Amino acid sequence: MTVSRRLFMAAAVSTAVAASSVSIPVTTAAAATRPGGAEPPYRIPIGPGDSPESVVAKASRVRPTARQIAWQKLEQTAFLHFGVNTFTGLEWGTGDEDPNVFQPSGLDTDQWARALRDGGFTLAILTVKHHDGFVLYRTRYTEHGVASSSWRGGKGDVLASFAKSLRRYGIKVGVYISPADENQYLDGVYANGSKRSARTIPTLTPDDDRAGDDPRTFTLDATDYGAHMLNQLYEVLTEYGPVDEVWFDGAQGRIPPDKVETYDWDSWYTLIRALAPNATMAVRGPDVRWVGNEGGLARENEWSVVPVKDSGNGSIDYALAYDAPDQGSRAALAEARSVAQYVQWWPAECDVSIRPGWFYHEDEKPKSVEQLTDIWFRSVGRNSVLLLNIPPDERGLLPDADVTRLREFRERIRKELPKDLADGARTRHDRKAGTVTVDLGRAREVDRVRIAEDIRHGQQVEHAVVEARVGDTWRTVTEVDTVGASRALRLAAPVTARRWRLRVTRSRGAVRIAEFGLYRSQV
Ligand code: FUL
Repeated sequence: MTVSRRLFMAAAVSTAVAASSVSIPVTTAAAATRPGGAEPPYRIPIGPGDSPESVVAKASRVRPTARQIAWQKLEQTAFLHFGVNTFTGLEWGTGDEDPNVFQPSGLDTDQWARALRDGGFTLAILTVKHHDGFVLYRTRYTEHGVASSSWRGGKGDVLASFAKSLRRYGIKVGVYISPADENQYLDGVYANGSKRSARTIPTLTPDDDRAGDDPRTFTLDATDYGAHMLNQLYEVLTEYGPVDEVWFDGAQGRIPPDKVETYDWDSWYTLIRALAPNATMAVRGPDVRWVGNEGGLARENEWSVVPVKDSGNGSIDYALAYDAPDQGSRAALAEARSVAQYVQWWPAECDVSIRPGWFYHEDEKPKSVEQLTDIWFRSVGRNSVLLLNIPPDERGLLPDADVTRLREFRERIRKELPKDLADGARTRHDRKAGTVTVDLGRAREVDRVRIAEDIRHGQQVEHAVVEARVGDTWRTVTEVDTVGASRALRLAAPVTARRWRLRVTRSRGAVRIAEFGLYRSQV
């Protein structure tokens, strides 16, 4: 289902449904915490002084940023884990690898891009640096990278090739840059105890080729390692064209947990916003949160407005445990009041690998279409964005089996949700009753339903019922406790009816329904 088609649906059925059970005091405007105080707020302060009702009222007022809205529309994004681990067979490298182990025999990033485009991916994220610290582009700041390998005589640059191919095929570029860096820990400045102080970025190296160019410079507070990250971010964000996602992982790799490097998140975020204003910062970032597992599975009820706490140097974290089954309901919001500093628009991203490992290992096989389809319904279908990893092999190609699987997966989703039977059907909105009613013209069999709120107006639905007119009565077909940007539902068995209704029975504020789609799957 394309974005433009979904927007068309929005125009067709958009309605404002009155809040049915909660009265929202519209005049209690909480302070916006965006720079400049611009409305609407993507986060609002909360605390123990808030009543359970006032936290809900604040959550209802939270809105996504334009960047978050654009990211949410991507629906399905790809991850590519590629690096020294591809050749050593490890999942977490050691940081002291011989750069010569990196020897892709036939790197073809156009093949990656074609496979991703054919699989329906709109953005892909490359592990430019994983925890081992080996970088896939020609950096000035470490010898642990492609430039030190005999591969292509030290002239190879995977990031350059990746970015060029993706753009050629209309796919957005994302970069994974691991904060944990085993090479810098063993043989560099990671956790060296240096103080945070003002640093000039880029820090020009002796014989720096940029010296005469008068590069744009920044003065930012950082430790030695923080400055190392800033210099690498600067290179990646200024020399490879526009970047749409910067992915920071929370894991430490093999670095002992007592070797603490306090990351300079505030400075890293400032530099990224300045150099790549459209880039979403995930998942140790302010724009997108990790869903809390690596199986690609969202909670049945996934809220995009969640309580968060400050976690140092301008970063945030889950206020409740990251794997808690409930992050945003009334009960969760009430519970979080004593530990959270904000309710924030922080939507979930579901990462998972098509294979058991994140990196390619010869003896592993891709997941079945059935498994991937289930993941799709439990991620994209649950108000989240799917981030599916497809690891290139030692040749530097996506394996044939995975390429075929991606195509089959896309075909399968098309068959799950083929033609929207409600498209062009007579639709009636009753704002007072909180309903959208669709007349299909004749009785039709339906076994898949897709609903969406227009998230520009926040996430409001707390309970909604899908009903079919059977004889003289409306019969409940399915019900949900959240909707958000995308809720796709599989019915236990097909239901035949001419008239269908979506009824919002409980909400936090005025609801705008952007989509009420009805489908008969062909699987
Ligand atoms: C994890 C990392 O430790 C894995 O190696 C992988 O990159 C995954 C996406 O994130 O935390």
